[in-house]
Amino acid sequence: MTMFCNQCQEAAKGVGCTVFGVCGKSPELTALMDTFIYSLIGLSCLALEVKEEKELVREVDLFVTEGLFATITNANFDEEEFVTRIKESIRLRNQLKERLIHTNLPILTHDIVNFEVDHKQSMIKKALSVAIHSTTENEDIRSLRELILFGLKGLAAYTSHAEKLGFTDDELFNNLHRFMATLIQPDLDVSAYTTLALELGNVGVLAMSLLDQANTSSFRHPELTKVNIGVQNRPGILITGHDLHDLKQLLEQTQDTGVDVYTHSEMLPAHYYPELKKYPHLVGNYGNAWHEQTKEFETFNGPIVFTTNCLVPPRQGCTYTERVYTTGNTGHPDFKVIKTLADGTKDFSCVIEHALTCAAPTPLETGEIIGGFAHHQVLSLADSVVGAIKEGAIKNFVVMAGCDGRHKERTYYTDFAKELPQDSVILTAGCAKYKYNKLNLGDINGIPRLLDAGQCNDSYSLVVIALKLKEALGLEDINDLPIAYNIAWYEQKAVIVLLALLALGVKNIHLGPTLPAFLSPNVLQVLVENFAIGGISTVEEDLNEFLKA
Ligand code: SF4
Ligand code: SF3
Repeated sequence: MTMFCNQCQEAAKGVGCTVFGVCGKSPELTALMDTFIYSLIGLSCLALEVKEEKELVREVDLFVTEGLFATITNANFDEEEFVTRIKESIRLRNQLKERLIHTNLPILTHDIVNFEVDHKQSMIKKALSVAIHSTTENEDIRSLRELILFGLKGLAAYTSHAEKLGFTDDELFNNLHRFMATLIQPDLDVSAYTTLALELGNVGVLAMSLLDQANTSSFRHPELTKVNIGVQNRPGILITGHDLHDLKQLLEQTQDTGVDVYTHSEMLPAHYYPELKKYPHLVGNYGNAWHEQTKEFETFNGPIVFTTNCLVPPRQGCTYTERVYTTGNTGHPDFKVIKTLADGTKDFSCVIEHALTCAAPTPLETGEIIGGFAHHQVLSLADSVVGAIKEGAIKNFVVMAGCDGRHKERTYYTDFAKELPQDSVILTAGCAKYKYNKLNLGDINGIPRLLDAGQCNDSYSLVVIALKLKEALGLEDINDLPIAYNIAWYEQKAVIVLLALLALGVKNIHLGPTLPAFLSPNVLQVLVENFAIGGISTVEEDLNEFLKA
């Protein structure tokens, strides 16, 4: 069986995975995801029609949102989970069709809302005739549909996180369905899809701002924090992914149990939030970015909880498999699942019991890292920052947000951070930071040269900071700021962040370590002409270009 997937930066040969996913995704799983996405597009089409009649379909809003999130790179490797979700999608679809039975809509005769697949093999077979990649002949239309679909996956992730904290926005859900429905529209041409992709960026800004509101209302504004990277001598639970709501529940349930909680990878910024850092048993961050997990989970010794991507399938012979638990949209057939209860909460008692039977973590390193420079904290330092810019102590900022990855070529980002002149400040968010957050980059008049705003989910903070600086410096255009964008990408949340930046008019973004495989030469040309998007070359050449700009 062959497959095709090109959604992440690791797409084989810079084109797409065709035999087996570099990430570990099998052809069967890829096919199940393709059929699932097809069913979700159908659901979105029906949801839009039902909403036309001013009726609410919140269950479908959430099902599509969570479904897209589950197909993000490195979130879920459990084929049976997708079999179950495809069946549920068809059940919801039939319910919506019932509600539209009195109408005469053309969509009601389309295969996308009528196909039947009742067992795994038929679901896998169906993918052959429905996957966007194999059914869209024109390569530019295909490229733009993929750009929109992958952006929607990132949008869904942000929307889901906000919803978990009780923040929803009908406009967001309506847009999610609207953009999903465009993916099967035969009458849209390259120009219409290009406009749509940029419009999706505006929706991305909306989602990121809602998530910022959700996080800061629930956990207060991130603040300058030193995070311990060593270990204590009690048993620990390691929590990874991006879901702060899960972490909060785990912290509450582990109080006074004799178990410590450590963060891994993208959960590091949890330490910056007052309402999370107040728990004394949230003791530190263990390890590095997601791709180091196969090594670091071995030495952690205690249970590990995945709340979102990036999950690396366990290698043969690894010793930690029986210690891993997944929640939410993450999954792997070898890992245990923490279910969401009817009231939306999660019961981590089995993880806590498990932890109590384990040894304390083996130390990996000692020391501290500093972070918490989301917009509120940076703006409270605005006077010193603007002063440092005006007197020339800070010559420029480089946004180095995004994702980390396992390929050797990504040492470019470490080298770039090391080679930046002493009067440059790095603004970061996302797991990309692990390439340079343990270097001693020093400070400028007390302002650290590495300002970490948080997770990739907090990229919005960097936008707020840029807009406030523009105002403080009396500039007309965001591109007149002394800010360069050298962004590392890996999965689909970076795609919505990119579209959001383009929608805000940011130009001259460099994207690496390679450009997305799903951008056709013509689509890339449009991005180059309108936004001067580019790839990366050598550290030296890029530094020259960024610093003269
Ligand atoms: Fe390949 Fe990335 Fe798709 Fe995995 S998610 S199959 S690595 S393109
Ligand atoms: Fe990282 Fe997966 Fe994207 Fe959240 S954890 S930035 S790659």
